[in-house]
Amino acid sequence: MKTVFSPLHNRRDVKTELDGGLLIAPHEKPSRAETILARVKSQALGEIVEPEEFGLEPIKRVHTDNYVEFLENCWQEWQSDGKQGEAIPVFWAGRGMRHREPKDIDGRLGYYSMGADTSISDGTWEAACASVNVALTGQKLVAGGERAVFALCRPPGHHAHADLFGGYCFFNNAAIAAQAFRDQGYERVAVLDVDFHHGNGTQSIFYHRNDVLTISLHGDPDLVFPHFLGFEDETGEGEGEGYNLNIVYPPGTPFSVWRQGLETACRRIADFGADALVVPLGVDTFEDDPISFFKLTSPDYLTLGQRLAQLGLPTLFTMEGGYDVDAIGVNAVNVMQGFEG
Ligand code: Q9C
Ligand code: ZN
Repeated sequence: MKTVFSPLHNRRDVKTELDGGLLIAPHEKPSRAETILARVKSQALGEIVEPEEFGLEPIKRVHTDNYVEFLENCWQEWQSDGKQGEAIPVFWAGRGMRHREPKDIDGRLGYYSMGADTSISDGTWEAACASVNVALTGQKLVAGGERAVFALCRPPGHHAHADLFGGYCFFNNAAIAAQAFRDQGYERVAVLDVDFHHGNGTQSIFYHRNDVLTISLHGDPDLVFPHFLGFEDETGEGEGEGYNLNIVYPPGTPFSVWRQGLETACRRIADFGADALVVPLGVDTFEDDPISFFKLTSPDYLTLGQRLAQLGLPTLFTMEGGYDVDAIGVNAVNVMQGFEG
């Protein structure tokens, strides 16, 4: 299996994540991607390809023009304003307030975000764009006949809405790739999100549509991020009714239970008649992940890959979460090796 990788991911290297009232060293750090790349090489998974440049047009099929412009200029504006640290949103439009984009950078940071866990600094824009190019290069390879491709995206994307960043995500790489499949004539695209966290951005982007089926297996949002979306009664709206599926699990969930949800998801995808599959892949479902509460083991990722392969679909994997860096390479590449059989 080919892997798409950009060294530009390193341009995202923020120093802060607001967590528990402290500015900690971020969980979402450059060594994550480098460790996965090293495992791809040591296992000789396949060719490693640098991304092509796709520009902003495919991004704007999913994200709003104003949001893209905000991300491009945010760091510059923050610095021009004389701020000393990294850009972190701290104000939001609460209930009864107006959802209206203000001029001030503190106001705009809140307007375009869902959390304060995701700092912005120099290079975030470049890395986020490179991550989209990685996903779109993978999509192009799959559309060109590759059975499956591993888009080693960083930063991740599945929490990003059309006009919101947060949860370590800026552009929704998986949604942009799914839309690219649609724009190239694939009639029905399935997105199966197996990251520990709900794929809130992807759900939101396709919530009113029946041409992209979105499914997510994740930790109960009553207990974990993203807190305000991802419940099982969210099934889609309007034309999209019945085209979103959330499967929620409690703390301590082992693979023997999680795989039942995977089975439900795979059957739904087969019924849907998908002609392409995008898999936002997080390995933060791992038993030793520092911020999550599922109990998957490293061999379980081989089984996951095997089951996905049985769908028989052209498949694009986009890398999402996974924060136990010691295990992230083995776990992510196990999915690919299980897929290849
Ligand atoms: N104390 C992804 O996996 N912050 N994002 C959690 C934990 C939100 C995870 C803070 C987690 C976002 C792509
Ligand atoms: Zn996650």
